[in-house]
Amino acid sequence: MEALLRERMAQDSAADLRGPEGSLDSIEGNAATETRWDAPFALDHVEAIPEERRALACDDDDTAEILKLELPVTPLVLIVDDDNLVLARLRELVIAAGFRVRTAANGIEALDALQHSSASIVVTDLSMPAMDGLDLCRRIREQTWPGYIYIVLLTVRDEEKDILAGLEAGADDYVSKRTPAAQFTARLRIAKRILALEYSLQIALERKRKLAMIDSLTGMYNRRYFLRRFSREMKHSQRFEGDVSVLMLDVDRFKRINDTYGHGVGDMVLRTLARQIAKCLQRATDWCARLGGEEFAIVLPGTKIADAHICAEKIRRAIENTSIDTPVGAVRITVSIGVSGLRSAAGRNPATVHSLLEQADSNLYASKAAGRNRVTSPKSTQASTA
Ligand code: GH3
Ligand code: MG
Ligand code: MG
Repeated sequence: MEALLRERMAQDSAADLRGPEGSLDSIEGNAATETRWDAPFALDHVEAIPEERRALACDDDDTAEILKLELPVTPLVLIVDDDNLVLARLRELVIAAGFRVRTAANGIEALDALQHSSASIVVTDLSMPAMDGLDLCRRIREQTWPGYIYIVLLTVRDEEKDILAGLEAGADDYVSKRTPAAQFTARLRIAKRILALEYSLQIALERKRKLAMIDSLTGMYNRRYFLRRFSREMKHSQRFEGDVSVLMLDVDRFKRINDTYGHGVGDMVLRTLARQIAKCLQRATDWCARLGGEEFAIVLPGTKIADAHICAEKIRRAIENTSIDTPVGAVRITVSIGVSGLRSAAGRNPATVHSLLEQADSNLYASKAAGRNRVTSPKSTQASTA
């Protein structure tokens, strides 16, 4: 097989993939040499995209623009071939075409290189010892990667049945080693275009995912996110017999703010309130959400009800003491809070999300009924006030 390739290479002096005679002299080692992991297509790397693109990804009416995003980094091409001469020639070609390169001598080395690098294009030979190109394609497709891996099979075996087997195994393209170099690099540019489109779709999806969990007025998590995460939080606490407390907070007589100063000022007050609540949360694990209207929920994982009560009091007092600047002057508000929680002792408190929220809500109602601007906890017979 390799002998055949060399023979063909010797016959042809045109600038095809085998290169002009003599160009294969500088042989490079086969060992996978690159160790960088920059996974440019992973969803978690959205924050790493350049500022101007991040702005695009957050704007509301920009789907068409997002779909034209370019890749944030030059793609890394992993060339897999058991022939050092071919590797060296391809390395030259691929670098000259403007890509970064890494090499591997067979499928096993290639899979290892993929685990430790961000290669997004794989150019692989078909016949190799240890693991051949078809197996490599299948193994790549079986696994989940941070982004799509575009595979080009590059071989002297270019009969119809070989091409079909390659595409069936998961290759995106099939190029004969007899193909002129210019056509090969043009195909790499196609790979880059497809990867850019996939990257753009990832960004668009990430944007939609964020919009679906965020309340647009306050920037806090919304009710939908609250229910999903709180349910997870509760299951975790029940499994590990830990505490989790929840505070239900409602602005007192908020309708009056709207009626007196207008809806715009009401919105401003809600935004300031959201910031104020967030500021009062000390632990990194504490979080809050706007459930709707002027009602918020605060979740305190690993916090006993007595401590949650103290936290609620702190929030209540902070809000009572805040003067909110608005175009119509300073506005003051108070809030009422209901507390509930899952106790750590196993079996003592078989609560569900629904029952915890109901209890927090009924304690909130108790705070309202007792005169507002106060906190009510399950065990406390008396609501606490300023
Ligand atoms: P209570 O102390 O019993 O909670 O009285 P309240 O006036 O706060 O309660 P009520 O439920 O009667 O009124 C809530 C008001 O909140 C009515 C509604 O217009 C207002 N509201 C709900 N969502 C928004 C919003 O996004 N922006 C503004 N400005 N007002 C909102
Ligand atoms: Mg209210
Ligand atoms: Mg309300």
